[in-house]
Amino acid sequence: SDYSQEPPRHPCLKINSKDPFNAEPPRSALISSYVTPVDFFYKRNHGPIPIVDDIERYCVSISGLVENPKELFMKDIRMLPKYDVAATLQCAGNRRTAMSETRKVKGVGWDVSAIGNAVWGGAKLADVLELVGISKLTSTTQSGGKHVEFVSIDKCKEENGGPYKASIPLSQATNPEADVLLAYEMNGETLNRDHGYPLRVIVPGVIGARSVKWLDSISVVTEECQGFFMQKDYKMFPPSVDWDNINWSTRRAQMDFPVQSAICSLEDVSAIKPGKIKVSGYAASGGGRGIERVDVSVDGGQTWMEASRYQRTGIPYIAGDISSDKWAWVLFEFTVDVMHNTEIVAKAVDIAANVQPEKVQDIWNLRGILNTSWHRVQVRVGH
Ligand code: MTE
Ligand code: MO
Repeated sequence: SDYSQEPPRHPCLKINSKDPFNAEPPRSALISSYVTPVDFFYKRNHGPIPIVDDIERYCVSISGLVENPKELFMKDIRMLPKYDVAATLQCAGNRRTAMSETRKVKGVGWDVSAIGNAVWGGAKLADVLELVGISKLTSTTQSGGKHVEFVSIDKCKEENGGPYKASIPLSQATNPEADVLLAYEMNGETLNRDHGYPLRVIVPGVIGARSVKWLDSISVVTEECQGFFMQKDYKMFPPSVDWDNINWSTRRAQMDFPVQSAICSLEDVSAIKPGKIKVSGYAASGGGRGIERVDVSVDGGQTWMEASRYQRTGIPYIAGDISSDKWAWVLFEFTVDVMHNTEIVAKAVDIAANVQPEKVQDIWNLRGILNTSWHRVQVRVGH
């Protein structure tokens, strides 16, 4: 593979793998703003970044089980109503490094920053699919189409040099409320090469793996996408399954991400002075489920206190409130006096009362995905 034409990247990023480029921002940079600046947004790739230099000729084909297959140029997509959706993208591998500590897992290592919150601008997939004759809120087409497959123009070794691909159910693709986008902007700027220029899919509330970058084609199909990343990766297995007894076909492709939170104002081990410290971080849940609560403990999880939560400004966040961004993370903050060495812990609860699991061992899985165990950091107090 040719990695000689990669785009420039911010030097603050921590590189977890160079070719393909996988990198995340430092914890403190991640929570310095509600909307993650593009430079600080994690980058997760499976091959070289494709180059699209003739934007006039770039088009997306829409075919498969549709009445009027079409090729859409950027101007056709820009003609549709534009939506700006604040949505958090999280890699299923976020916090994978910590899952390897008890028992080794396979995959690129990540700290807690394989997540970011951006305002994605683009057309709704539901509007795009209307152009090929599929009405809103369709779950099966007359010809039996039930899934929408997205194929990229990149090349990855897991697909034997073929493109990255994924699919979502047609019911989600045609539901305007699901806010699935074909995005050409990120935080008000033209999408950059790392994040999918000129056009990518954004599937809010779902693991990042389904938000296909550098979109080449869309097809309406009967079966879920049979690609590597849907069938042989990004599936959650129980701790009893290892590489010698795995049967991929027994599990569903992971879609929604579970409730998650992490402390970002402190490293795994931080030296501090006795006195007040700020414990802050992010919390998010999948499927549009808001965050009901974030609990913080300063005694290793024996007693808990509730952190304050906010999105855009200092206005307290209330899940489900019309002024809140339903697909976006919330930041939390809690100030506490710490006089002795201790362990600080965070766990979030979503509006369906789902809670993060206590121990990583209980959710250990061979691919190291969805580590949502209580996030723990150690503080060492120097006098
Ligand atoms: N799309 C393509 N074409 N190729 C990829 O490697 N990686 C996926 C997804 N879409 C990927 C892709 C994964 S696993 C994640 S987590 C997100 O893109 C990361 O998006 P980002 O790099 O914009 O943060
Ligand atoms: Mo990912």
